[in-house]
Amino acid sequence: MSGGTGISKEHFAAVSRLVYEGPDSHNALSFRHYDAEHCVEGKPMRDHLRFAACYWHTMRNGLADPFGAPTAETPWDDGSERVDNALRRLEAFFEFLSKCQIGRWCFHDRDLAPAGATIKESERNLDEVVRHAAQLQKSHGVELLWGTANLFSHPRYMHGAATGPSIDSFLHACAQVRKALEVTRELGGSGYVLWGGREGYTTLLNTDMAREREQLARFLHMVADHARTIGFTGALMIEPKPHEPTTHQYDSDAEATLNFLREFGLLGVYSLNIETNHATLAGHSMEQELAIASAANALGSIDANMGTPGLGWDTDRFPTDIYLTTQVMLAVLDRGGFSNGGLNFDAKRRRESYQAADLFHAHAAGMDAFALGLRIAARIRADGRIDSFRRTRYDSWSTALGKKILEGATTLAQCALEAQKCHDKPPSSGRQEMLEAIINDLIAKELRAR
Ligand code: XUL
Ligand code: CO
Repeated sequence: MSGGTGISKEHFAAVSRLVYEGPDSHNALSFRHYDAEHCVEGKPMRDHLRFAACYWHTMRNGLADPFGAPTAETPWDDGSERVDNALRRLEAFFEFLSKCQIGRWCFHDRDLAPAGATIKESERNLDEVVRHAAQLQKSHGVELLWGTANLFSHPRYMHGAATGPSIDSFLHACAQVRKALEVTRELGGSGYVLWGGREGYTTLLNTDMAREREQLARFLHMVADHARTIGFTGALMIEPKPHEPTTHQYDSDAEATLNFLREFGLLGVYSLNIETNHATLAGHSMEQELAIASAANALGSIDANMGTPGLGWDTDRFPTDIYLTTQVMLAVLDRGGFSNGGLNFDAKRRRESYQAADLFHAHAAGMDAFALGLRIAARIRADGRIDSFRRTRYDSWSTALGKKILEGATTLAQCALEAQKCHDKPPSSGRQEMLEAIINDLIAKELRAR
């Protein structure tokens, strides 16, 4: 392995590259459904799914929980906050990506490189690690899906970053995002994400919400302006989440975020990075969040994970639920696929899955579940029953009157007159159970065909 550490070491020597072995394979470190080259709807699976691994969970999450110490085995990491350790960690990560057939990655600035005593020193550290990342991207044929800045871990952000009551946190956030955006551009990132982990409130007793929302909007405008200035052409995205660690985040779900963007003239400038566990924490299904984002032409990318029903926090489990991955891929195919986005496994192993091999098991499980979801979604689309039912349900709107109403060419009084001509036809049935059975039928057919 080439690179800045001068060390050429295999960090996952016990694992060889995972390959597609087909549905009958009992080799847990292989793919049963993800066949990168296999074409679905005329496009290789790899290009449909655009898998990415995230640096924060994969390399920086020791698997501690609020009651217990870290358990993850990370022999490549000496635990220090030194740049040489950061470089070695990066080499282990790229080896992992290659062996797992994952072509993209995502990072926060502070996951990658240690913070220094000053902003300049932090930037120097980041530059050194990013130089190495650029080489590794090239030698491993890996691309950056998106970068971001960690505006939530440092104590200076305890009251918020852009939304903090002190201008200092706002200014620090500007410094961090300016740099993170620039290195994302240097690494050819196809997107940049803002997750406002502390951009919300803990108690309204000490919070001026109107002011904080305006601060956030100003910040987002400046970020977008800077992206334009430096020639960053990727997607700028906001990642909604309702709460945790705050009581309430200002970008609490897709609808609230779209409303915020619209209110402050940012619609069309930012799109959304939708995460499953954030959707469910908000009390919504992932399907709904994706539908809302798609309807506003604002579906940018997806953080692929899932929650634990009954546990009211962000458990970030690997997405292994085939019904969920089918719904996600149906939404992605229906909107014509990803452009700048992809499926980023913002997911962590359970604390008990602590061995290095579990990184591979976990990602392979998620990749196979999504590959199966893609195959099923394509089958649902080819079958056409669901789509045709949904379309014909609105048939009465295809009439001349329906068109006139939608074009804004009618008044309420005219519509009231038209109502007298309706002969109270019985409404059509929603047939929800029939539709759900069709989905099950098609899942069963796909599983039989595998
Ligand atoms: C937090 C979360 C973040 C963002 C990036 O819940 O999802 O990791 O994806 O800051
Ligand atoms: Co996320």
